[in-house]
Amino acid sequence: MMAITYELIKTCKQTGARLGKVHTPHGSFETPMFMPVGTLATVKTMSPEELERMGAQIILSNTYHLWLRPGEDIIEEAGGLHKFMNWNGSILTDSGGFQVFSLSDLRKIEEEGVHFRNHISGEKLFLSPEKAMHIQNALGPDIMMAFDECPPYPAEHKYMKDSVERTSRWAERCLEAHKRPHDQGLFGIIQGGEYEDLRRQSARDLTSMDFPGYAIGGLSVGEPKDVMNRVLEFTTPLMPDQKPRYLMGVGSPDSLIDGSIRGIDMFDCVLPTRIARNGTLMTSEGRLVVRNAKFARDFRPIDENCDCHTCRNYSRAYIRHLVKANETFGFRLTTYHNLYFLLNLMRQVREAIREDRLGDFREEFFEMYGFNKP
Ligand code: PRF
Ligand code: ZN
Repeated sequence: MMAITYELIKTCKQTGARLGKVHTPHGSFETPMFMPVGTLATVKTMSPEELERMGAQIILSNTYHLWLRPGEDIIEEAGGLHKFMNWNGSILTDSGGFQVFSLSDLRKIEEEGVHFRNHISGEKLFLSPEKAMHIQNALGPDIMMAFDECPPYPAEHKYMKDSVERTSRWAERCLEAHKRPHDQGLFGIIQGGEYEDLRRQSARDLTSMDFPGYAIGGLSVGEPKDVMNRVLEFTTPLMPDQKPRYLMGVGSPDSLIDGSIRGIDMFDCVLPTRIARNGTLMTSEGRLVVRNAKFARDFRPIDENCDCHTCRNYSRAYIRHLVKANETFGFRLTTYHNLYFLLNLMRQVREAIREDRLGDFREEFFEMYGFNKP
């Protein structure tokens, strides 16, 4: 039995984007799909009931953070992450590879793994492919990620080549150490930065190992949008058609559309939840900064084209007041709207693929959102 299977429903005749379904031990989700981020076993400010109501089908959590607190042993003892946090949909956990590189200092990369310091206590820690698999097997997500290195942008070709080769060796060790392939799918991560030859090498190495899904890592690390799009254009054709493709850490509305057009099925990003907590909202007409004085007496909803719980019941003026007063309820309302907005955007993307008009949808959306403005 394979824990994760992918069903390709159709490709958009206008763009080549894929409409599909991923089947997991905790139900199926439709693709292309956006995964809300729940780093510490909670999507900040949202209850699982709210996530379900807004249409979330899969959420992401983090090996690194849950390992540091409360510890994977406690979550295992609770019966796994789903039971621990009361979320019955699918869960994907990132491996900790990226978090070690983005959150900790004083790290030292060796063949065996990475030495670094706890970003909270300063304590010395070590993470390796075997350890990342052990922790994720204890947490029990439906999808777990291989332990990789995500080099900074820009990185020199020589550094990137060594890194890609090490990430391939680590991927082999991950497959070897994974104890629950029957009910947890392990995804491989293709690295290689902006270099076509290295993306090819990484894709060849990883696809020769039999992972049930593949991710593209090392993007959205500071490179221009056109570099990301070009890398996707030469990388997705190297990935198997019959398996899901996940673009890690990408979640701006334009990138979700442009990634889907280049054959990506899954996305995640802290962007919608993070900006919600400082009062920035994604709307059909672009970003709205609700703290702005001009909304003090604006009793319209955040987005007049949105039918989410926040927009059906609360005004810009009220939400502005709550956010400025640091009231928790304000952050709950803005988070709910932003996540609903992206989940609804992906619903529209899937509908457009079904009807072979994702290219037209992109034009209309970019025009409305303001991406076409100089
Ligand atoms: N590797 C892992 N997680 C990630 C990334 C990566 O390259 C990225 C890159 N944007 C986000 N999250 N393991
Ligand atoms: Zn809304």
